[in-house]
Amino acid sequence: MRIGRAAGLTDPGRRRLRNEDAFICEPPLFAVADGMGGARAGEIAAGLAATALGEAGSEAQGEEGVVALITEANRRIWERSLADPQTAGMGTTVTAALVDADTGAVGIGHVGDSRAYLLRGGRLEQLTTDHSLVAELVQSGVLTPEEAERHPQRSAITRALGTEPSVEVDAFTVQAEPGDLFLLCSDGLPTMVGEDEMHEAIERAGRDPARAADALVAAANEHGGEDNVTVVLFELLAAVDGAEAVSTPLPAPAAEAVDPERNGDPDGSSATEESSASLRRHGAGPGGRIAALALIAGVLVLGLLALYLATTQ
Ligand SMILES: [Mn+2]
Repeated sequence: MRIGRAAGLTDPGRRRLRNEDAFICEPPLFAVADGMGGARAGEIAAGLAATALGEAGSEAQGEEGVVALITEANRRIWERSLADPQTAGMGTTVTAALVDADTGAVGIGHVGDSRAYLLRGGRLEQLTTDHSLVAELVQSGVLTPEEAERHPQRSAITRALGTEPSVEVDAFTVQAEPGDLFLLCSDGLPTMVGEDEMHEAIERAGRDPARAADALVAAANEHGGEDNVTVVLFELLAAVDGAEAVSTPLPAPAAEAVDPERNGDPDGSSATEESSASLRRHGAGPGGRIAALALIAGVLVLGLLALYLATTQ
């Protein structure tokens, strides 16, 4: 598996003067934070969360990695709020995804009411459960989901990052499939735009993360834009494992020979179809093209690394 296109976008909306949301779109890490607190405290809290997550480097892995990152962000916001009375009580939501491209495991952690969704096949599914008053009332059967959407207290959250010395992070792992599109968003999106309309906007954008981000933010603003709105989208694709396979001839007879043995094994046959489809896609181009692209990418990475080292010294 590999991470394909990714995009993030934040917008103050139509009613708020400031934008207290923040996001990270730095593959393999993606996150959305929605700050709260008086003066500029919400902005500071969300910014601290994004910075703390962004500094993680590549050591963090999987679900535990996400929890460690969020826990560290909590510590920083809490300590800052103790040191700076103007920011006392500030906090932020956070929803973060850390992708392990090798295994296709997507670790997701969250605190508050920023959400993660997954578009797989033809279905958009909400992955996270809000830590909010209305979500708890829906869970206990007091409110219907429809009532919760219009509830005046719908933005009251029951868990936040940075408001206490420690925080309980909800975390889980999604085993990604090729073609999966993940969406992280602040509550400014789902409070303005229904799930069906979100899904339609992404489809109309051809599932292109950058175009979908524009369309989702535009939809939130068309519906009133009552809150800051932030979206991060990223796709997961099948690994370009054709590198070795491309240099060898297309094993079409082998695929046929496999069929009788695997009769009645849908997994086996679909895997065969998938790999031969992948071979067809890349088979026409010489293996040299992929090698050249890899070389260019390698040179770019080295250049960026040199630049980074030069600027940090
Ligand atoms: Mn919000």
